[in-house]
Amino acid sequence: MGRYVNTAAAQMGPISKSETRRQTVGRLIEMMREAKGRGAELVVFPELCLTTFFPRWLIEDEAELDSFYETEMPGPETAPLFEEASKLSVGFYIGYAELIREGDRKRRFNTSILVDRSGQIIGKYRKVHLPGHDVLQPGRVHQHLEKRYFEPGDLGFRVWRSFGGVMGMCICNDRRWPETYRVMGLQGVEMVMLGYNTPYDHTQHPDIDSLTQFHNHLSMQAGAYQNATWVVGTAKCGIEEGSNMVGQSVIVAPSGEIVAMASNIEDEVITARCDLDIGKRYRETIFDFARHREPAAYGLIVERKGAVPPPI
Ligand code: CDT
Repeated sequence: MGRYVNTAAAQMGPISKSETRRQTVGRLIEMMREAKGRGAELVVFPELCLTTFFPRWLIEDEAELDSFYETEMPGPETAPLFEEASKLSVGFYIGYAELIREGDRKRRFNTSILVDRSGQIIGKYRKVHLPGHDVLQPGRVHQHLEKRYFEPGDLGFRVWRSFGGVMGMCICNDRRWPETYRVMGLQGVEMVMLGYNTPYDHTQHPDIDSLTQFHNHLSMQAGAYQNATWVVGTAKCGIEEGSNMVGQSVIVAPSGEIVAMASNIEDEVITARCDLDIGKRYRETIFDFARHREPAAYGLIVERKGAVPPPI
């Protein structure tokens, strides 16, 4: 008898600049209903999934920039999603741009929240690894101005005991960094949820960009296996305002195997019956951190950082 979480990844096709929040939230609700119909109790939506991926443009008008952010969650336009979640008894992860005011200062984060089956927010994460640049890069067809529009997250990589297990969150570029998973792995994470927006031309180096799909899955499969955790990665994808973005949303088991994958580049729900006890099997054997990790030895290496290694 396992510990099952029926989980859905609700991939989104493009969101145009002109699409209203109401329309977008309507798409999310539609997918939440489909996920529920297929037995899901938890739905993972993409990164920044209430608007188009606005960091692709240099936006100098502050009011225009602010229009892409949420100042409250739920707000009037997002409340129907929370109400539907509670009605259906389905929890969810969702990514959005967060704007807070501290005195006269505006602070901006690329944020995700975890909402339980009663529609209550139980966890918040702010993206730590912000890719791209903070000034316009001439010659790029699409900018990637996340460093301009967001501060690095200040909440760390926490985990939450919910859905019968230990749940963690990260966002998009975080999935490429081993630290992301390991910090949660050391806290016993059993499922890492993440959303992403990954343009095929993200590095501007054709040899790297041609491996975009491979690197997308490689990062999540390695993170899952090396930390004995489920990983649910949900894309916003397709050709959005001229930018071609990778799909292939996946649910990855602690074995590193992909157990469900999207096959379209539009709105699509995939599901898996995730047994959290599978992770336990790995944590008690090959990845028994307490028995096999050697933090003291890692410390020796860290101390030598920057120094010329001695000859062997
Ligand atoms: N949204 C996001 O983090 N995307 C990055 C690609 C852009 S790098 C300029 C990613 O790692 O998928």
